[in-house]
Amino acid sequence: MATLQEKLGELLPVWRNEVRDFIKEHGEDVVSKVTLSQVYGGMRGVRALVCDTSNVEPDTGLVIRGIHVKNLTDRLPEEILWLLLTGSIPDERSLQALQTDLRRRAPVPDYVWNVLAAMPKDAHPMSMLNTAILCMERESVFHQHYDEGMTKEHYWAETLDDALNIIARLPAIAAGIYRLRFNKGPRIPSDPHLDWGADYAHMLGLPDPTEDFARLMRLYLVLHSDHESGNVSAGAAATVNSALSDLYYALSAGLNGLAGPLHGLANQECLKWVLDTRKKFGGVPTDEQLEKYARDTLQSGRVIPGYGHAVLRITDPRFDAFVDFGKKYCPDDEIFQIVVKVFDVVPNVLKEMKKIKDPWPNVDAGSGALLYKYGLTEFPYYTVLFSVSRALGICAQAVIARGMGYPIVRPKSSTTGWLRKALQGTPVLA
Ligand code: CMX
Repeated sequence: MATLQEKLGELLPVWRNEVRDFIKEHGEDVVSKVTLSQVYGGMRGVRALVCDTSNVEPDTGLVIRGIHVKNLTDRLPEEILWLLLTGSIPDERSLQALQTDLRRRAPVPDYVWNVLAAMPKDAHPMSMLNTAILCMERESVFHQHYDEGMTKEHYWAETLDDALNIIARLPAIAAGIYRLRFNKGPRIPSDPHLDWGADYAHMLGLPDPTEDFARLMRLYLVLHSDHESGNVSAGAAATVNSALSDLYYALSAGLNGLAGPLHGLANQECLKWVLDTRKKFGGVPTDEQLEKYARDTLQSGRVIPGYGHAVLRITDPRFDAFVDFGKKYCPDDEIFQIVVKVFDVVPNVLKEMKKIKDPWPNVDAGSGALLYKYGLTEFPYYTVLFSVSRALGICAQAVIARGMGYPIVRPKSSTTGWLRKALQGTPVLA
C-alpha cells in the first residue's frame, strides 16, 4: 500500500533519469518528418509530442499505460486515474486511500454556486463548467507556492494537489450545473459511501432503481478519460500548463477546446442527428431511408457527427464498448437500435467520399443514446460528462509533465513566404 504522492515520489526520479539518458544518447536522431501538407493540415501524423499516460495508434485505438481500453471497462475511474499517473493498477488499500482523499477534498465552496447562479439562464453547460473551474483558481496550491518561491522539483506535487482538489469537486459541480441549468430542483448532497462515478450519477438525481445508470456512468468516465496528448483539449491544456499557468487555467483552457463540435461537442450533435432521423421517419428508419438521410446531410455541407477521426482508422474501441453495454442492458431501446443501424449504413456512405480518411464511428457515436435511455435527455449537457472524465487524463498529463521537468511548449511557425522560399527557392514577400 502506498499513497499516490509516495508512489509518484518514487517513480518520477527514475523516469526523469531514464529520459535524460535517452536524450543524451539519441537527442539528435530523427523521429518524424514533416511535409508541407502536414504543416497546413493541422500537423496530422507529426510525431512531435511525448505522452506516457496513453497512446492511440490508427489500427488499435486507446491504450492506457500499455493496457488496451477494452480490458479496462470493468475498472473504476479512480483506478484509471492511478493507472494514468503511475502506470499500474492500484491495490485495494491504495485505491481506498485515494477514494478517501478525494472525499476529503470534495466539498465545493459556496462562491462557486453563487457564480453559477449569477450566469445567464441560457448559458451553455460547458461555459458554466469552465467558469466554475476558473473561478476556483484563487485556491491553486501551485500558484500560491510558486509565488512563495517554490523550486522546480516541487512543481509536480503541487500540481497533483491541484489535480486532486479539482477532480474531487468536479462531480458535485457538474451535477450541480445539471440541476441548476435544467431546473431539476435543489442540489443533491454527495453520498460518501459511493465511488466517484456512482456518486456523480447519484448527484445528477435521475431515477436508477437497477443501478444501470451508475454502471453506465463509471464506464463513460473510464472510456473518455484520456486519448494521448495531441488532441485539441489535452494539447491546449498541456501548452497552457507548460507556461506554468496552474491546472485551473490549464484544464479550463483544454475543456474550452472540448466544447467544439469537431471534438467533444460531437456527442450532443450526434444524438441530435439520431433523434432527427427518428422524428423524420417516425421510428427506426430503414437502411434506404438512413442512407438517403446521410447523403442529404453530406450534400448540405455538414459533417455526420460521431464518425471520422484524426488518428483512428478503425471502429473506435470505445464505441464498441458502448455498443456492448447497450446490447447487454437495453437492446430493445429504439434510439440504441438506430445507433446500431447507423453503424451498419453510414460507413459505406462515408467510404464513397474519398477525402474522408476514417469512415468509422468514434466514441461520440454511441454514448448519447445510452445517456438518453437512462433519462439524461438534455444533450447540451453531454460534453460536461465528457469533461469530468477527460479531466482525469489532462490532470495526469500535467502532473507527469511537471514531474519530468518538461519545458514550455513553443514550436516554430513559418510564413507562407518562408515555406515557398524554402521549398521552391522563390522569394515571396511574407
Ligand atoms: N462527415 C462528413 N465529412 C467528414 C467527416 C464526417 N463524419 N469526417 C471527415 N470529414 C471530412 C472533413 O471535414 C474533411 O473535409 P474538408 O477537406 O472539406 O475540410 C475531409 O473529410 C478530410 O477529413 P479527415 O482527414 O478524414 O479528418 P480530420 O482529421 O480533418 O477531422 C474529425 C477529424 C473528427 C474532426 C472529422 O472526422 C469530423 O469532423 N467528424 C465529425 C465530428 C466528430 O465526430 N468529432 C468527434 C471526434 C472525436 C472527438 O475528438 O471527440
